[in-house]
Amino acid sequence: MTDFPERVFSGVQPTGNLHLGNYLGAIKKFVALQENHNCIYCVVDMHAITTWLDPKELATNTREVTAAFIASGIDPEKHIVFNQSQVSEHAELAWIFNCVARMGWLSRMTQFKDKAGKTQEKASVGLFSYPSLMAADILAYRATHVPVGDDQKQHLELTRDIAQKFNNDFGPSIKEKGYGEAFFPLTEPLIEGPATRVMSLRDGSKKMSKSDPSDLSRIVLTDDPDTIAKKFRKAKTDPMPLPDNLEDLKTRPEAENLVNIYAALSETSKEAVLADYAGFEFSKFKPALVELAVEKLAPISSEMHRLQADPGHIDKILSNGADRARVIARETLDAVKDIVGFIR
Ligand code: AQP
Repeated sequence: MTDFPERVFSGVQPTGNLHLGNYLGAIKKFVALQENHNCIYCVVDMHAITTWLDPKELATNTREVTAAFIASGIDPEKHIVFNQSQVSEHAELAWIFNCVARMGWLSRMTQFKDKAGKTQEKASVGLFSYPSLMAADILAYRATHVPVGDDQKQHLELTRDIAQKFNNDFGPSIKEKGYGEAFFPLTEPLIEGPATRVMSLRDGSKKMSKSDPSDLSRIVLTDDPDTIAKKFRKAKTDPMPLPDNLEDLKTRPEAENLVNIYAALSETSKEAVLADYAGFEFSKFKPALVELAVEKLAPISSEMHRLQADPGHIDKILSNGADRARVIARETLDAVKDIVGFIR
């Protein structure tokens, strides 16, 4: 198998309401990976229009996600931060992947089924082919590792299927052009830690999500301390005190969710949280969680506000990142065109 240099890629959609799940499941991990990897972090604005989004909101949200990246500790100089639509190679590669991926593969994507619901006929074609574009986002950089939340696991498996089929279908051409056995790596998802699936604060069986109609279901990164306190205070729980073991916690989804959030924010394990809080009533545990969440989130929120007050500066970061991303993506696309047989 061909060896690929390690490279991290991931993206966040600018669809508003950036929440604690996006932060703990993705952005916080992006920050940690910068230590030892070359990282590319993308605001995936082309994914955001697969369902209707007001153009003004899209621009504001794109700057907000960029501000969240930087306020959380992503360094746009050492690594690359940009918005997807500025690098048209993503769309070009997605077309080729649309011709590699099979209808049956995409039809099995649970996210499409959830989002399109009972009105699939009315869903955009983009919503259906979204995973091909996601594969292109990743493979335009031949990224080897992708940190994501648990909900993206299936899309990552599809990315591997597309890479594998491309490598097989074009195998002889890949070899002939001097790229060895495989042109695309089989990307590894990085889905680890206690917060790979942060659940709604109103319903422990549903994931925390930007599109949940209830504001109380999620902590938004720009929430002020009073709002954070109110949302955790109103978070659904059960009447029992916290247990002293993981087995008992497993049967109590809302309690497990709050323990997971506490563990992820304090960078410890659920076991360690239970060791400290076993036997505590929620009336005691929730204030401790609020204090921790405010301590961790308030600096991010105030830095986001500061950055968003200067949209010109954010736009410069994005266009500078796009220039650097485009160089890598263009090189991939030129090779892909040669492999596929397009004359250029
Ligand atoms: N609840 C979550 N727990 C852990 N990780 C999560 N992610 C999303 N929700 C959770 C991760 O955040 C990253 C960015 O997500 P996205 O913006 O690309 O889109 P999404 O998964 O569609 O986000 P939402 O909030 O769930 O939006 P809607 O309501 O539109 O469905 C990804 O790595 C994702 O796994």
